[in-house]
Amino acid sequence: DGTTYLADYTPYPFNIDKVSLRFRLAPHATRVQAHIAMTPLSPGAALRLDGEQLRLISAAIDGVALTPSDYLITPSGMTIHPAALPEAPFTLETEVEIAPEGNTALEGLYMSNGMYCTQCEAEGFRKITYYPDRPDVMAPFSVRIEGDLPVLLSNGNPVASGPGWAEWDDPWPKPAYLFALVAGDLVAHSGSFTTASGREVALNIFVRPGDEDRCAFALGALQRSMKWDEEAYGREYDLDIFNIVAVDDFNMGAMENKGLNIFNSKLVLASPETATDTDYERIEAVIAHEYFHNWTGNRITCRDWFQLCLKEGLTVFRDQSFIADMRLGPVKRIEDVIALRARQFREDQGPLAHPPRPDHYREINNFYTATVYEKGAEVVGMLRTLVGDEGYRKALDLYFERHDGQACTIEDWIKVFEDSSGRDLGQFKRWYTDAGTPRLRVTDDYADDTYTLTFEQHTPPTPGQPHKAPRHMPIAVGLLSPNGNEVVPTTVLEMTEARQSFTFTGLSTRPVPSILRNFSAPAVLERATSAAEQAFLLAHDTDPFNRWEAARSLARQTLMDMTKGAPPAAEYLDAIGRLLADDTADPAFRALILRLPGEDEIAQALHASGTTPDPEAIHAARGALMTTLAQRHEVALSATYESMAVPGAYTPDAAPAGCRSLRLAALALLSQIDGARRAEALFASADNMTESLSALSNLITAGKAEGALAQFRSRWKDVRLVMDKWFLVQASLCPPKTAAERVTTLAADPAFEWKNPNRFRSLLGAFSANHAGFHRADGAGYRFYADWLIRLDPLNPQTAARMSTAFETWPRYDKTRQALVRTELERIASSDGLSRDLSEMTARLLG
Ligand code: DPP
Ligand code: ZN
Repeated sequence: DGTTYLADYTPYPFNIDKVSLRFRLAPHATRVQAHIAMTPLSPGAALRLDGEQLRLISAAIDGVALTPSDYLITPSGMTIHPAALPEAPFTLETEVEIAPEGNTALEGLYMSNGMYCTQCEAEGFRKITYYPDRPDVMAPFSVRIEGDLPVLLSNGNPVASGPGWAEWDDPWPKPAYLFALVAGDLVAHSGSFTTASGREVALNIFVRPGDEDRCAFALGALQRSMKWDEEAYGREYDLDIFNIVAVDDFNMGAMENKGLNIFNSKLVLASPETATDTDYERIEAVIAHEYFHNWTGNRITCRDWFQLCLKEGLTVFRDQSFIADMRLGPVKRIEDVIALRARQFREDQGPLAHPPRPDHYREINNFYTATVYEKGAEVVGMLRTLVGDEGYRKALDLYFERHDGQACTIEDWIKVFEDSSGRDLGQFKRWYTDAGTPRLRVTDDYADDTYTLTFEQHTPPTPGQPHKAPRHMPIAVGLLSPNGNEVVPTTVLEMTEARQSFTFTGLSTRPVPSILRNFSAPAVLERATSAAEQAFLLAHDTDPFNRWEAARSLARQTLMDMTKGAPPAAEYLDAIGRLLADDTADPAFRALILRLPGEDEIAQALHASGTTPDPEAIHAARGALMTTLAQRHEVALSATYESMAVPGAYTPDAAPAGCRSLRLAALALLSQIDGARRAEALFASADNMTESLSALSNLITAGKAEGALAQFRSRWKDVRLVMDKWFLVQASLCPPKTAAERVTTLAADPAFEWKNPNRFRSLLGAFSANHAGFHRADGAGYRFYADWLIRLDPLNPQTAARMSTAFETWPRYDKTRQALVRTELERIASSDGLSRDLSEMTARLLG
């Protein structure tokens, strides 16, 4: 049925010694000539090459044309019969014709605003030429591009160029998924970097004319990343030039092609007027992520796509560590855990749950998931916790030394940690092979100066994995005395059994435990605690993550109770009051505490506790709690709002961004009770997008945004990335009761360029985040969403399939909603010509 299995892996029977490509660009008929020098490794093997949507013009071996009886062509590739192949090294020459202009899937070679660009990961190179399109086939590439465009780019170092042509050479053997080509009318924002060993690297950020004044931040982020990777991992850059190109039409965030990263323009372009603090932070993280791939991904790549988390989990872990060093470490950790729970825990609890290293797939593009990326990063973090910082550096040094130039597996990765630390990580490996989020039940006992913590772990069943063995889990714990002093500092307990106790002796009073400090393992902690104890931890814990976690649990529990008619918990309201008065806590940290859990998180928690979530009740409870907080703490919030105003010109640095974040968290609460008076004033006066967009958001929530929306639109109608925001805030924040009608109107707006993935996500993705709107009881939200997936799928299956994950939470809800979602999923599944991408997703979603 087209399923690929990990267990079926076999090495490719040819070595590719060298690839030379020549492109003659034309929108409807680009010609690609390939010279592939290869050595047979297994006599008698047929030569199987991947190839899709290619028109073969000619094929020859060692200069002798092949005849049609020498090969077989199918929609997925070309097979040359063994009889037509020499036994000694030979060169295969092919020429194909492709049509980048008609390529709406944005995979392979395509056009975006008159510019040619490529996206080859995972399996896009096969839409460019016949080739063994698999990551374990690595070769040096040289490329000649001919086309009447001022900028012609490919991987590696520039060799020569003239009017209408350019030649590039990449000396580092690479898999085809790292190939890239860009051709267009582009301008560069340039800089340079001197490596630790004194080599000068030219850096360029290529954008469309007019965008060059929004590149400075990305260039700085690149330079900081290059420096950090030398210091933290001892990794230097290895070419003379590093190019980044921004494109408007892109399915993902960005792509780490060797020496030629291609980025979604949303993750490059930034100015204070057009980008928010969150955008800036995200740009820095993604620039770093793609740059870090040069070593973790490119120099050492994956043997097959099942090993995707080998490069992605590690590289996310690296970009998270980088941002933690550039900004406030604990704040970054909290942000990462919020995102992990919102996306990965959610995925793990539904029909799409899969292990960080899956063992089968139909369409690999469907596995670029929060589990592979973010949980993959958590697993690397646990390894570091287990072997310590020094042990981690030792392991990574060994990884680079042992595997440079290779295509590796998770087994290779674990072996490096075992060999460098002398530890057995056999049980730990389950984190890679098992799906699901472990539940960690904790009970405690105190007697005779001895305190005992007992943990029980249990991982609920996931598709295809009904029973789970216990995992090796690092549980970081600290103990506080009742007067708030820390009596046992952070200690890492290693749990390996299903049930295990740990004792602490010499304690004269019963301590208060602080468990899973810094979120040392991606588990759900289940412990019966009182609101008073949470408030105590919020006030006294020395671990910033667990201080925040205490506030979060209090807020979550309060909201859950409120959906069942209870009043807000006094402990929570009081704790927030104390926090607002606490000037010693960092503003960014206080902002995180002030922001309530989102509606989807509340639904997730209700479901986990055995209650069917009611989206309207959740929306009402969250609004009511915001109003209560605002009424109760109006004076303090108002003072915070005033005192956190940042004087002077905008900079995206962590400190002013933290002040803005706290100020805007206060504004969101105050807007509940001040008739959005402050938001109106801020919208009129803001000189930066962070404040402007936040003000606009509050006006939408308050139902007073019509004028502001019109103004915003007329100011930004020509700036695509800002118009995305105009769609996004409306779709995500408009009143749920009429959201389906609102997004229907927005979808009919001429500015809704739905073939552009960013714009599509700004409306549809944002609407699915409007929890009560999307889950409206009459199913109008589901219907609207499914209509658009059906419409997008024939053009861009990758993005359509990715966005179908909005439906992954359906088993949480009541029977009526479940039936409505099923109807829509079945309607999608039975659409004519459904892509392999979306058909795999609907099949998995339906279970
Ligand atoms: N490999 C890319 C990234 O995650 C995604 N295509 O950086
Ligand atoms: Zn990546």
